[in-house]
Amino acid sequence: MAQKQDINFVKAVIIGEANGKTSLCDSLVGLPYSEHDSTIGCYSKHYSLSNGPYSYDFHVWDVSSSVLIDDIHVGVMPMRLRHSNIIIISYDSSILGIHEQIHSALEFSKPLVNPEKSCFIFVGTKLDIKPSSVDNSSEIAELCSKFSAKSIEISTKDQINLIELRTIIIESCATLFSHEIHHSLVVEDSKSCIIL
Ligand SMILES: Nc1nc2c(ncn2[C@@H]2O[C@H](COP(=O)(O)OP(=O)(O)OP(=O)(O)O)[C@@H](O)[C@H]2O)c(=O)[nH]1
Ligand SMILES: [Mg+2]
Repeated sequence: MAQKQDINFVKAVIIGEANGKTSLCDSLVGLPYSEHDSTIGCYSKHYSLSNGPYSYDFHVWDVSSSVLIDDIHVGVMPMRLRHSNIIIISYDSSILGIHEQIHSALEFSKPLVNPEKSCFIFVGTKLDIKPSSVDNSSEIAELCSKFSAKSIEISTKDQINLIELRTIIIESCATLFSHEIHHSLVVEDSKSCIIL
């Protein structure tokens, strides 16, 4: 039987326009959906999770969308992304067109990411209000193929696909750390702090 392993530290960074990053970060750490003021700087929220014998210590960095437009924040972007394992790029799934929405986030992160140590996940938010006429699937598939990335559309408001997102994150971690997947994912603890 597998023995309990050391805790694996995971840094996940959420970047993108103002389209639901804080709500996404809250849902990952087990907090309920609520309205937020626009994020200033960066918050790191933390949760621990067990995957069978493996323990992961997740530090999810919720980065203000101003990093994509404000010179001061652009300057700290390398620090935000440094040593990240998972880069989540959020986009609004209810709007047609992906490239324009995530262009800046990709431009900033691409040169700073080592594909052997980290991976991209594209997360479409606000699935609950996505009109049936909006279909971004071919654009997303193209980006996933180009960046060896995974993608999912979610709603934090209506709790759609949140378990699936957590599973994608765990699968990505397991690949990075060469762990097998167990199907008893348990969130054990959560807390937060502010990073300026
Ligand atoms: N309908 C719907 N609206 C959502 C959802 N998630 C977020 N929103 C809306 O999007 C707004 C912005 O959400 P935030 O989580 O604050 O977005 P953010 O990306 O953190 O924004 P910044 O901090 O300004 O970068 C919220 O006030 C909600 O109105 C969702 O799942 N469904
Ligand atoms: Mg925010």
